[in-house]
Amino acid sequence: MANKAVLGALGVMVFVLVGVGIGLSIYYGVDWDDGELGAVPFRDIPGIERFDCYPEAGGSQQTCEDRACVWSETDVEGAPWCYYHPNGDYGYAMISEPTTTKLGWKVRLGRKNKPQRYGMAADTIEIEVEMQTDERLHFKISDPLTSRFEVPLEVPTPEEQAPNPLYDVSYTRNPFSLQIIRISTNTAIFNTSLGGLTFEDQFLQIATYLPSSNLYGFGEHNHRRFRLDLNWKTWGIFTRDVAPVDAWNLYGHHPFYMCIEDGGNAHGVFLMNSNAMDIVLQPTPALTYRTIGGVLDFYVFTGPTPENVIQQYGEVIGRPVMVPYWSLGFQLSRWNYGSLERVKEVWSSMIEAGIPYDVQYGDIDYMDEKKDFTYDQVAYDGLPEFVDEVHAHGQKYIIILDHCIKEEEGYHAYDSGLDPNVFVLDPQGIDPIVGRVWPNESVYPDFTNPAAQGWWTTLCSDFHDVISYDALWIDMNEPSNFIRGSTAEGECPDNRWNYPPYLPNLLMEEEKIFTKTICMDSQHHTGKHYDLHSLYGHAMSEMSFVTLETLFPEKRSLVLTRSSFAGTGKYAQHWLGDNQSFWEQIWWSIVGMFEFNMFGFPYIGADICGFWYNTTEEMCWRWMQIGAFYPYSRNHNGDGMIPQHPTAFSTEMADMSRDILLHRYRMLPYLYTLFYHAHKDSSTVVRPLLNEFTSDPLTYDIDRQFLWGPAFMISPVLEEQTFIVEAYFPDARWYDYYDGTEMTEQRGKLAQLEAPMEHLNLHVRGGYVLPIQQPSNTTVYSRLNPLGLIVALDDDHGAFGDLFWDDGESRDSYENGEYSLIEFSVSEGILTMTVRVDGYTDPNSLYFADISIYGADNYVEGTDVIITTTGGESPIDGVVFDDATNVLTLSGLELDMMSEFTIKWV
Ligand SMILES: *[C@@H]1O[C@H](CO)[C@@H](O)[C@H](O)[C@H]1NC(C)=O
Ligand SMILES: *[C@@H]1O[C@H](CO)[C@@H](O)[C@H](O)[C@H]1NC(C)=O
Ligand SMILES: *[C@@H]1O[C@H](CO)[C@@H](O)[C@H](O)[C@H]1NC(C)=O
Ligand SMILES: *[C@@H]1O[C@H](CO)[C@@H](O)[C@H](O)[C@H]1NC(C)=O
Ligand SMILES: CC(=O)N[C@H]1CO[C@H](CO)[C@@H](O)[C@@H]1O
Repeated sequence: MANKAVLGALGVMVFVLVGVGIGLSIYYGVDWDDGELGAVPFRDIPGIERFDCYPEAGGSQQTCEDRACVWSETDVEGAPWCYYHPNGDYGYAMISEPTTTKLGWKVRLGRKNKPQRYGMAADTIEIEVEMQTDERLHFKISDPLTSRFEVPLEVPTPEEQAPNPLYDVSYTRNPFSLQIIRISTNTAIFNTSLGGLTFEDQFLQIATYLPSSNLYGFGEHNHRRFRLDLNWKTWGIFTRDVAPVDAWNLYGHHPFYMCIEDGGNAHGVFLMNSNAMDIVLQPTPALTYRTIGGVLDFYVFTGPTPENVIQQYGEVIGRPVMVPYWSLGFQLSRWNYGSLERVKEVWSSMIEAGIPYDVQYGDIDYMDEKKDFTYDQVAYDGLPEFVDEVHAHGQKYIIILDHCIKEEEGYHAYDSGLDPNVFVLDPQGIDPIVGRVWPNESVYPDFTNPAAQGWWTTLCSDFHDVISYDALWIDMNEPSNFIRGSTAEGECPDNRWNYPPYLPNLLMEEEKIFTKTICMDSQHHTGKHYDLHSLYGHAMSEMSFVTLETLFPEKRSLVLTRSSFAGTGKYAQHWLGDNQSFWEQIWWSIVGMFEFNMFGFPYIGADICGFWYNTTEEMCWRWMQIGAFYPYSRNHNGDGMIPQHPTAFSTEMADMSRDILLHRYRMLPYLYTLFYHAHKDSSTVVRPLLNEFTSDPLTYDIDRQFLWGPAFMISPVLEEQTFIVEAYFPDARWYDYYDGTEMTEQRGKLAQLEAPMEHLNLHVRGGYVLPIQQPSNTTVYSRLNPLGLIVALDDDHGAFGDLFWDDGESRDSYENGEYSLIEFSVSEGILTMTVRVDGYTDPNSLYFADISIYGADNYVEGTDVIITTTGGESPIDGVVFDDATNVLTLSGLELDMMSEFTIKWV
């Protein structure tokens, strides 16, 4: 019988692998002691260190001990009473020596658990560890004897093992556990030694200690705060049609997190698994994954900066698709305008008020009986001509398409999908499964079936001949169903797919996993809905992207999808769903933008002024202010709600909307350049302060302000009747965007800023050059205007920036080199413009007309400012220096955008 001291020493002998030189003959492990747990004195584990062995209902001493777990009450709120004993008889142990593989090693593990949890446990599993790059480790735990569902995402695999990884891998043999260590700081960034590794057919579990409590990510949820609350929270992940109101699983499936370690290094972890799962967070700090299918396929990214982590994740899941320039304009939508007449009224009022406005939408009310590929010939009589008129004004029109196809003979979209059958089939694999959605009884296109591509493309293309839409908004693709399961079956057959033995913490009715969707045993071309459910929106996005490539071979378009999976950002964009017109949702939208930027969707925003419920003018006013700086800036409203477009309220509201949107349009060259960087290397567009000031822990919890890229800070008002904003200014030079005043007092502090109704606080960070352009009513017209620069100097009077420019819409302009990249750098009082790539010359002879230099305290008033071009040197006439603010303004310039120049003021 083991005593306490022996137990303490068990299973902690770690054998560190150096690279892969696996000298595995040297084994220091201690054999597992077979002492019966109930018979030995054990250390009672303090509440916060316990790992839950009985998450479902029905926990009792008996049911707990049946799992060979320990039952003991605790006062710690949220902590489990039934938990894994550190030396319990669980998990797996190595049953062979690791063997070397091309990128690492693999080893077989044998199951130790005596009691199975839900049955069908794999007695033998295999873990394969790959050192894929110096920053990326891949490990996969699978069943070597039985093939299982794996997410069909193509992931790059290098040819050779990483030469100098930032991480080291070690393990214990019995029970088997894995440790991933950041070499530079000796931090264990992943450590599964707390046990509980389970690999059953429908219950897979793995847990890890976390090196700190600064944890971000996982989705799609309404987390409310960016830094996750580790106080015993269980977040379910499984795509679901539901408004983002509470702590439940939403439209997307993103098992990715980032953690900032003590000392400021960041790492990230992606579990490539599409099955319904739980993410359990606890204050230890630690987290547990419990998924009900697939394999445990992990990617670990070692940064070391937050941006590096997101970029490394993007390398695995794919880079965000480049957006067309016009999509950066303001957009207007509502569900149920009632008639085309009403749309025209709203559209005209916007134009009359001179409010910048690039895109108008058609929500499902444009359709005839809510059927895709039709339009209401009565209420929307004249829609095709209206869309042409919209185009004539330099604007775009986007239509919505739902995933559901009405089951109706004679309806072309339905008939043409039957042979070959491109729909998701019933469990027998014979007839399409039928649910009920907007058009009533409907079938579900199987976007995993290659045969569906031609069908979908033909429908979209034929409909484009009727209404010349510019992009697609694809909705309801979780996929949603207004009834549970299917009409034919009266819900779903009783089997292990529809009634899995373990149910994660999902939003369900009567504990049914097929709540608001189709049966889990429905058949797709590539598998069961059980495994493919969360990939439905992803597959629909990919097919819609390919469709638009066929439709517009030369031009970029948009696929705006509600449901998404890891990597959907390669094809599509996302909005934050059917939010509500409540003040707190304005704050939460910042969190949502941060998270989706991590997930590879830099183009993101919430419905401005809220979707459900009636807004108030004040709420809508403040929401228009922050929304003017959502990358995806769309005011969209629910059916039956009071109008909330910018001209629906007072003249003051219209004026404010115009003014703030003109500032947005002025900043578009900077924003567009950020999208180029996002497309190239997955950097974020909307960025939390912590990504830029990671060495300052005060930034770790800031989610009421956000940055565009590294240099432009937005600090909105988020509450009613509030005229002061608290904003943190990390230690750097910051300037008021509007007049260049330096925020000297506020530097390094949490500052109180005046925020009267007409004012949105915007600041520019020293050290950056931001390209701008005179705004206009649409991007088509703003792109014709002169450019300018905001040069914001840092402590050393230096600055850097760039400008990406192309025609704004050619497909693959970056890949084809049909763009220009212009760099700006400042040092010693000299601004140097360099053309790095000159693959695109704008036909409109664009030039830089105005340059504002913020923080120019190195300028001596009266000194000539000299400009040097290929044509020679000359002093600038239009020089104004404000010695109160140290802003040096140069105007009346005509510096050709493609000709290098320098400007010297010292
Ligand atoms: C992993 O966690 C265990 C249990 O807390 C601890 O004893 C061990 O030192 C950790 N491993 C590393 C490499 O930090
Ligand atoms: C924008 O301005 C241009 C030029 O004045 C005009 O032709 C166009 O119709 C305007 N578009 C909108 C949407 O106001
Ligand atoms: C929907 O379809 C069902 C079955 O065909 C029918 O009974 C019902 O009346 C329909 N509902 C509507 C609103 O058309
Ligand atoms: C919104 O306002 C309209 C008009 O006053 C009213 O009919 C409707 O019931 C309101 N809706 C909600 C959800 O409050
Ligand atoms: C205003 C807003 O968008 N709030 C929330 C909407 O829902 C998403 C989740 O889809 C949240 O992340 C947002 O914060």
